[in-house]
Amino acid sequence: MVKLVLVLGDQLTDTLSALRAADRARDLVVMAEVPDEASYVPHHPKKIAFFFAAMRKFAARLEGDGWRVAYTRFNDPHNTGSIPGELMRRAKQEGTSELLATQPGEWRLIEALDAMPLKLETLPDDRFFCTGTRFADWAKGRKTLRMEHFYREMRRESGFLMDGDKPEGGKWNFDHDNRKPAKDDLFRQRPPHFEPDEVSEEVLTLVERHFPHNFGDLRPFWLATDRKGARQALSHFIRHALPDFGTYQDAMLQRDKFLYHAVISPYLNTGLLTAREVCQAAEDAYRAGDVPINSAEGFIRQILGWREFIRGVYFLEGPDYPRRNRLNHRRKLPAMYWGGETRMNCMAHAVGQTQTDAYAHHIQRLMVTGNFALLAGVDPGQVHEWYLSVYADAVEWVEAPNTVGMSQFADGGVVGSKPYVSSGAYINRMSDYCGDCHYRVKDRKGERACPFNLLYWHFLNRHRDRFEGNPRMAQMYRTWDRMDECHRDTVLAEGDALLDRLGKGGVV
Ligand code: FAD
Ligand code: DLZ
Ligand code: SF4
Repeated sequence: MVKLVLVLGDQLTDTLSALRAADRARDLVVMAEVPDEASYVPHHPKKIAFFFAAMRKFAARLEGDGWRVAYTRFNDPHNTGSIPGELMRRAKQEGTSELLATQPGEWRLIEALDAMPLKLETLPDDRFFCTGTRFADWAKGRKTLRMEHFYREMRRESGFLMDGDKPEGGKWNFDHDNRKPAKDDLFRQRPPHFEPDEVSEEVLTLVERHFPHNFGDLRPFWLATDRKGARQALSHFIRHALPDFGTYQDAMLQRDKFLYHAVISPYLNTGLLTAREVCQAAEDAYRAGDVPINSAEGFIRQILGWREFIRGVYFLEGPDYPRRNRLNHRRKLPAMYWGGETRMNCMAHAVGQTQTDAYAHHIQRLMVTGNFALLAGVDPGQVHEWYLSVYADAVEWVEAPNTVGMSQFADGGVVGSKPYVSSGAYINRMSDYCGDCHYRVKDRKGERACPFNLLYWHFLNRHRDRFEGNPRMAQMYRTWDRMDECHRDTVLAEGDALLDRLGKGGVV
């Protein structure tokens, strides 16, 4: 019997397990642009266009390789609107009830496929280094899950940056060398921009017509939408940015959105690039003497360590994970996240480039937009929905543990051992934002005090019961307790007033 072979928008890899298991001469690949996927959160228009264009080109490539592909376009009058709907329609057309799928990267779709009246065979997604079972074995019996321990096992198992059974360069982690602020440099290379071709242009017109009100600029559209472009972006990064990636990983600059970052997460997460080839390219550059160890290790750790760890957590913790709210935060996400007015220069820049490019790098996501939402006590569900919407690389398995876990501590400490909170001092050290800000980063109270300074202590004070006993936070509480009581009262009262203003929709 013919089998339907489902290929989702983030499964655009020709070695996908479902394709490997299928019979090219007999089976039918099903791909579909559907309103359910395109609007379950208000995705950034660039993200929708990126997924649709990449899907169309991947389908054409499969057809060129001899596959039969049933591809549903978004505005096809027969489009049923959902992945299960399209599968049932194709099953009826083909007179089949058999479905082959690689495990979707989201619980929502796993559950939807399980509920279908088709004979479903789900295969593991072996584009990742670590399977769900392997992660569960590693996690079993551990009181806490720490990325660093997991990462070392992944290094040993994969053989990346190993010198026999020892880590290359004598250390597992070179993060200590990776904390430098960056300076403006007109000659720093930017990631390559890809002119939309005919296929992409058609998709851009479609997105313009159907998603006119979604937050974010569709044009100029510069992402690669096929494997060739994604490979070019990777080579460009390895050659021009990787050598300095480690040293300036945490830096932020007003006039440079990308610095030395790879800007390859959309390509990795859709499957246009594989994690293995990306790590291999970084290791090769190191072995050739083109890249120092702190950068090669720092970069490989992001992929082999963080990316795999995050995925393991998502599937280990179960479908309720994105809805967790251990700190019981209830505030509505402020309008500034959707482009509303703000006097905070760091927020304006992080949100501004999110709006124009559907991209912000890790430290902007974690220590600016994430830090502010956490300090202000925003509902983590709303924060999760925002991150899932606005970035071209956002798919739930990677977005949710980063947001709900790492950034908002709403999982109570599964991903991180303490909340990532900081006052303005951190942002001032790592960026050039503060010099041009309405607020004064050195002011700890008063009209112009940096909101991060006020809310940092407000957060620690209101969550004292939970965090005081955390050895990694004890020093912060000692510092707070040593402050003059009158000063503390003022800081808390001004923090209250700021939150009140935020709650009433006022500009902060
Ligand atoms: P680089 O800084 O150049 O890093 C190289 C690669 O390492 C990335 O492409 C990515 O694949 C991987 N990587 C780095 N950090 C992480 C991490 N913490 N988790 C998983 N992979 C990582 N990443 C996503 O891919 N999708 C998301 O939806 C997403 N949401 C995030 C939400 C929050 C609140 C935070 C704090 C982080 C999030 N990240 C997400 C992780 C990280 O910010 C992005 O992977 C990174 O910014 C992508 O840009 P880049 O390719 O230039 O990365
Ligand atoms: C992100 C996205 C969008 C915008 N649209 C589609 C789509 O129309 N069809 C599809 O198969 N996939 C799409 N995707 C990616 C899916 O949402 C992704 O495959 C699931 O979230 C599982 O990770
Ligand atoms: Fe951000 Fe505060 Fe610096 Fe302004 S002063 S840019 S609000 S950290």
